[in-house]
Amino acid sequence: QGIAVIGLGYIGLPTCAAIAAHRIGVVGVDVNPRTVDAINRGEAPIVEPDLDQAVEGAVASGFLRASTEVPEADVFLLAVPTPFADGHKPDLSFVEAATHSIAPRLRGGEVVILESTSPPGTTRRISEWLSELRPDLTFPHQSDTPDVHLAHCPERVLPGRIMIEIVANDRVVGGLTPSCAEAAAELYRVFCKGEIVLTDATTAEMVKLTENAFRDVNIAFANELANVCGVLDLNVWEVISHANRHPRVNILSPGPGVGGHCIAVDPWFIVAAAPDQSKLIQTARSINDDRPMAVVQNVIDATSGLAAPVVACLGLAFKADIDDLRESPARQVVKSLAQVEGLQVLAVEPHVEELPDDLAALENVELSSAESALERADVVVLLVDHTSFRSIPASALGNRPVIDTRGLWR
Ligand code: SAJ
Repeated sequence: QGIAVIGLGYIGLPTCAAIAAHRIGVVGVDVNPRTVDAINRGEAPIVEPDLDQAVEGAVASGFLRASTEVPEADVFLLAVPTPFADGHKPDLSFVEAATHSIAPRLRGGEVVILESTSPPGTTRRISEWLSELRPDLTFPHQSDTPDVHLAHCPERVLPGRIMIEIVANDRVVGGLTPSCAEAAAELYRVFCKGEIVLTDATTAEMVKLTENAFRDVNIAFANELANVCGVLDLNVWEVISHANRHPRVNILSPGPGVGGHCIAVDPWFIVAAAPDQSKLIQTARSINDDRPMAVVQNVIDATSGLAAPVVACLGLAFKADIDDLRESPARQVVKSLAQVEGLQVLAVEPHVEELPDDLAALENVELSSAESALERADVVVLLVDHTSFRSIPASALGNRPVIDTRGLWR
């Protein structure tokens, strides 16, 4: 029957393409009919290097098709969002909806794999939900020899390098029983060149959260150093670069905050699971969340004395060389600056053709080319270290105040 992937976003669609490339039939399922139609035309509805080509080839070969309906399948792979709700509590509604959508298709003998980053215990909850929906079948929390196998294999690909990392990275496969892990690993052996490591489901859930919390805490350390060096009037980039010459020191880069849909979200799942034991993780979150407003304050200080300051903001994406503006600290900085009376923002983002709606609605924000913004601005703020900004010569920056939040021009 083949494989059904539920959720055709940044993880589901590349996974479909990677499986189809091995001439295995995949049906990608999404609730959005426009996503489904685009894929069936051979187009990738999201921007990611090499994804377009992979989807076009997979559809043309007949091994990938998309649908809004869940088909019968041997393997169901769930790749739906797991955001947080109010109070930073995990929101499992998409996982629950995906579970409901596959339940009627089960006949016994299938493998269900959760790839979405999830709080500890989620895979087991899926097993419980399924057993309520399908009392005629047995599931792994009920039996060591269940009718349906269930495992968690967290995605760990880096946006911008997804098509490379989806094949190259090691994978952690956590089963609700050892045979569940083994059954799920079979799928990854088809398209992964990295090692497949087997464990239990809750460990796999915690492994994924640990990876992103580790990165968040390390970025917070760099951001805290930037705050400290600001007070001491030291160049944080120089401090970090010299410290990193120590053989056991490897500090990350400070920036205007942590964006994206993972690193700023996943640590909260650990906090929700063990609030009293996760003080460092919570502090890191607040250090990183406070960064955009610190940048805004620096800009306001730099414009003091100017009646109608014009500020060039270079970059809107959540990180370098991508077009993804969602959950971006740069966008947050622009939005807050636009609240300052009399201040005009020239937003430069070479990877988009128009401003997102919330910024387009603001009268004092306009999308500008880098050249024009540098001609007109009183203050220049670099928010994203896009490669194209690297070559801006010092002469184009001139003598006006420059706030380089990424250390690109250090
Ligand atoms: N950032 C800094 N300083 C740094 C590194 C990053 O300020 O030194 C900022 C970036 O500018 C960005 C944010 O952090 O705003 C996150 O960027 P990122 O490149 O660290 O990570 P993501 O969100 O693109 O992808 C992460 C990856 N996780 C890890 O590296 C541990 C990826 O492997 C995961 O698959 C992904 O989260 C996910 O989906 O969970």
